[in-house]
Amino acid sequence: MPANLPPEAKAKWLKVSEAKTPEEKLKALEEFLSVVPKHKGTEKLRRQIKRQMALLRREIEARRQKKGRRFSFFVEKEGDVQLVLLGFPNSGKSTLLKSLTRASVEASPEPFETKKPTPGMLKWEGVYFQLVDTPSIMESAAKGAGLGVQVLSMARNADGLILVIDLSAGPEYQLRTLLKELEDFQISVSRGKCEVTIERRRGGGIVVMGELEGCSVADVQKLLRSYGIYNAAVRIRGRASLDDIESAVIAPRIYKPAIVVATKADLAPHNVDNVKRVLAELNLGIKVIPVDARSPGKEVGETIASYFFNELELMRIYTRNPRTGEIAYRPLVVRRGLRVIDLAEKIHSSLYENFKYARVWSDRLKFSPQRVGADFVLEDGDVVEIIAKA
Ligand SMILES: Nc1nc2c(ncn2[C@@H]2O[C@H](COP(=O)(O)OP(=O)(O)O)[C@@H](O)[C@H]2O)c(=O)[nH]1
Ligand SMILES: [Mg+2]
Repeated sequence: MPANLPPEAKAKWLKVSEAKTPEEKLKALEEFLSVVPKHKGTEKLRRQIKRQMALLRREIEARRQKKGRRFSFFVEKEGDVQLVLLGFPNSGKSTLLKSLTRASVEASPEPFETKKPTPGMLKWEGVYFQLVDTPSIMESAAKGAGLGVQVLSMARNADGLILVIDLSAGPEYQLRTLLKELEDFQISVSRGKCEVTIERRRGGGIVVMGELEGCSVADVQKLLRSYGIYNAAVRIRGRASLDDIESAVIAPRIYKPAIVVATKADLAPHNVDNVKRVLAELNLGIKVIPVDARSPGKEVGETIASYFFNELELMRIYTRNPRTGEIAYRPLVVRRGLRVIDLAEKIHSSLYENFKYARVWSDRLKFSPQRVGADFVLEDGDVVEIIAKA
């Protein structure tokens, strides 16, 4: 049921969406909540807001505690995809990072050895995956146990998650705990009934891509405008009701694709089935890879990379220089469904503004190269040359 908020509340919402720091956001949410009327239609909304406020309080608190420590918890994204390793102490995160990326990290039998996040790079078919080792987490991480909040915040900023589960030490408990902590931190590892993402844009009005349920595009536009959103691309996977759209504005569900790497398979191989049983019971279609983290073999890195490449719906586009005919050695890694004009915009705003046409080289085309217009949809492996107006 849509919340049907009074204009006063929606005006306050604008303040929330403009807030820059967690402190500002918390204050704005408090003010927003105080003007949301209490009735059946706003119950869900009020619950979502309160949950968001609780998370912000924890984040603010965690940051306060962290002050004075020497290390930073922010790992600059490098490469095309950032994957964060999450797991219990001694589960083999550092060992895995080292063997998959040859990064120099310390693996050690001491629990909680890794005190700051450490990155390493895994290269696969032209795509660079940045793997990040993190301090271990455990039960109550989302409530602030250990460095839980900092680590989960990193998970929220990552593109995907690698759940590292030690098969020799109660793997079912580890898995259930990691999943619960993620859920408590409002990170979901499963796709919901529908997924709505609202991407603010500079112009172009409100465009809806995907299927609506029980409402029209005009309803969505009206709803978003009432929240002060005038230009946006609304992407829907599955079917979304007006209520789902409103939830996406107010409390976006964060979905992160995840994989389970089950370590110490050399010690307790049969426990893999228990891990799979837990996932099946929770209805999670997450892939499980049993490994000896000390020597996982090349195919493990390949499996992880191709899994996320597909889950994140990525593709590789190679640009060709129209003057020299030179094809870029490194592809641009972008979301599937990208049009030629979107690519132009990504490369440079002047290329977007002066776009004339493009040429595409690909085996899938009858004639290659083929001259194409702005709306041509690109596919993995395409070589593209963009011609601008002189
Ligand atoms: N036998 C075996 N030992 C492992 C495996 N993975 C990690 N270890 C050992 O387990 C200990 C903890 O590993 P570490 O990578 O430091 O765990 P972290 O705390 O998750 O970073 C180290 O002594 C590793 O050598 C594995 O797959 N098999
Ligand atoms: Mg470690």
